[in-house]
Amino acid sequence: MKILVLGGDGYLGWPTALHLSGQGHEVAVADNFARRGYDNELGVESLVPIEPLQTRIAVWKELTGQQIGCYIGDLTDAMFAYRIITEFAPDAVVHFAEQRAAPYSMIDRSHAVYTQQNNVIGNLNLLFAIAEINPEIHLVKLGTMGEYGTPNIDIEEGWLEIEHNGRTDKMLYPKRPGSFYHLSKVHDSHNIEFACRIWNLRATDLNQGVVYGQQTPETARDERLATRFDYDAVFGTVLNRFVIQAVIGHPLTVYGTGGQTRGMIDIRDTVRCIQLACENPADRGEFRVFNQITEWMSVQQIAEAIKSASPEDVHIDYLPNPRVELAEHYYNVTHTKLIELGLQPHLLSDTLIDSLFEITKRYAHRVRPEALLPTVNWRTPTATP
Ligand code: NAD
Ligand code: USQ
Repeated sequence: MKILVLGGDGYLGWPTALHLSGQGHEVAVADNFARRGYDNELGVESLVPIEPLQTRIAVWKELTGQQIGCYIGDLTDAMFAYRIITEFAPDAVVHFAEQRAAPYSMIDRSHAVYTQQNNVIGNLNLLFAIAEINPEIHLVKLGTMGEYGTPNIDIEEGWLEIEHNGRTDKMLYPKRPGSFYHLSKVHDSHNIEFACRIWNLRATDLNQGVVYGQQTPETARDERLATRFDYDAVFGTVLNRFVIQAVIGHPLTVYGTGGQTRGMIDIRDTVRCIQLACENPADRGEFRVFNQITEWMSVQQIAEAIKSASPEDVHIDYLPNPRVELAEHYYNVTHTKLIELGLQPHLLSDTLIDSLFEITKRYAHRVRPEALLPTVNWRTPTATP
């Protein structure tokens, strides 16, 4: 298949492009390097050094003979969106290209507006480009488990059968997200469902949980193929941050009591899920939703798992929670559709945490410790950190 990976320079987009290419698909990536720009703005860098996109592509060609196409541009520029769909003529488009940090979207007005403009308009441009140029294209869109929030009922895969006053219907599952970033994903999901309904497009919305890990079999082939690994309080995600904190002897930063529970997934399963979604497309007119997680854990359980895996003594700090989220809540998620397609999950208990510690140790000298503590507060917007 011809697969276009939008956001192909990012943490997940790059390993996905390699995985799809390694599986024999013809792949092109597109990116505007916004993510590298946020690093410059925040004064941090990926813990693991990353090569320029063009170098990574050349290394992959050198090792495998496979050429990955490359488009540099911004999805919010409609002409760019139309050009890449026309020129590459993909069968499937995997859309990772959004601002993805909840704290970044909560810094202040301009970061909230930027996040929603970038994400919602980029996605809309893409929907129009697909509808006008080739509505057969399957859109595989990265959503997030955070779209649902933490309701006091079971979370289904995108849709809910409802009975009300004696009548029944199948509705989009109600959403109650916890940041302007997560809200942008809800807006995207609604726009995609609408486009499937009115234009007969085909789409899979992957409501993914928090990703952990840094290597896939493809990125591990050469250090110049490494993907990014973020540790700062804005872009670093919980499990990756805890590993890095454990390695440099910093207390693990549990927000609040650590009773909040989140769906999790290993980066090796992320790339496989994308492959499965692309190779088993949605039908025309179908808005399909998969919950892309393999297990769920409370933040306290994650901290305990990292503490017990660490060869060094690890201290856990309970910080006042800078976010507004439920401290303790019900959490039960249906996530069977990707398993039915063939996903064989890597669980945290049998995962290679040791190798994550190993990679982290190699680059620990690159950590800026002051970037580890949260500065963005949900209740009071602050100036740019
Ligand atoms: P990332 O920031 O590392 O990668 C996103 C890439 O998209 C970056 O390279 C960025 O430069 C590019 N991009 C952003 N806006 C763009 C635009 N307007 N035009 C072109 N390129 C643009 O993020 P990631 O961690 O790889 O996440 C990828 C996707 O997966 C995101 O949509 C995110 O919401 C979703 N997701 C991530 C996680 C996670 O834990 N990392 C979990 C669930 C869902
Ligand atoms: N947390 C801590 N300590 C930390 C960092 C986080 O206790 O040092 C807590 C947060 O309060 C939150 C949970 O850990 O309850 C998860 O936070 P996170 O920063 O790891 O993840 P989140 O902000 O939800 O965002 C990440 C990705 C985002 C993706 C989302 C999936 O950045 O792109 O959409 O995970 S989900 O959480 O399922 O919505």
